[in-house]
Amino acid sequence: SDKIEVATAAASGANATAHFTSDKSPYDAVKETPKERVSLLATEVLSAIHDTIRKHHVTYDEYIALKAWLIEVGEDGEWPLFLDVWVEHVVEEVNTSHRQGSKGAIEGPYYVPNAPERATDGVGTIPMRDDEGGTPLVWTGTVTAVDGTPLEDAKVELWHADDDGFYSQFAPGLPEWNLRGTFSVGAGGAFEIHTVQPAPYQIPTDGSCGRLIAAAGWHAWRPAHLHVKVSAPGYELLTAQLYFPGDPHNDDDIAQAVKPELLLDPRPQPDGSATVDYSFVLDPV
Ligand code: MBD
Ligand code: FE
Repeated sequence: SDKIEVATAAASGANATAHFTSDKSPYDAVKETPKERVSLLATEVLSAIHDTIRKHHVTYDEYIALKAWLIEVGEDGEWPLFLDVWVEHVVEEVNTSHRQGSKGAIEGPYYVPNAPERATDGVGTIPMRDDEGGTPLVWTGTVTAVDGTPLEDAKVELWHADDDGFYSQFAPGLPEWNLRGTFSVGAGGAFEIHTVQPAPYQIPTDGSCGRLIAAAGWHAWRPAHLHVKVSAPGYELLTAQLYFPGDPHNDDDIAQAVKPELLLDPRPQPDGSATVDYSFVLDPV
């Protein structure tokens, strides 16, 4: 479709950089890191690179290609995409391994805070266009604590791609908050969210990340997924992604962010929609 041609790396990758630098105050974290820690991590990362160069006898041509490519990643604005696809899953793993509650997954480059509240008594519909594509999905669940307490002041923030695999605020031509909403839960921590099933996501092929994928002969796909942040005062923020059974990329996600616990079990309905139950369990802070 036309939209596939206009969703260039310049539109999505560069927007991810703009969002990151405006939303996340990245330089605060840098200032707080002690010298000893920076030195330890930088020394070990550089040693790992040195070891790879020695082990595989990296040539000057390869070194120059690396330099040129790294410069392009910055020029394309694709550092958020690169890091979230190939690095974040391990950061997520080591920082959530202590949890007893629900499994999480990486945030990825396309979260936007403060999506509009859409729920009344826990029930609501995500903002969508009149002709929004994709199987309608009615998702019910609860938010509870690991000890079973219902968390009635919990919020579920949901964001996902559309039926063409595009995210609002990162691909052009979509309403600002399309397929992004905040759902405050109702009695018993229960929610019922109406949305549509997203399409699989392809890393933009026309930017530096796409050029790495092509040069290495990899594929560029993430399976279809819903992104959530589930929060409640006094509990650890849960960032997760939920996946659909049968997606060809559930087993080889380019971002390595699929876990068996994150697979949904949708039930097709006679009217062409699907219903799904999936609940969240939060760990206390
Ligand atoms: C996505 O939609 C995504 O979730 C991640 C992690 C990386 C790239 C695109
Ligand atoms: Fe995503």
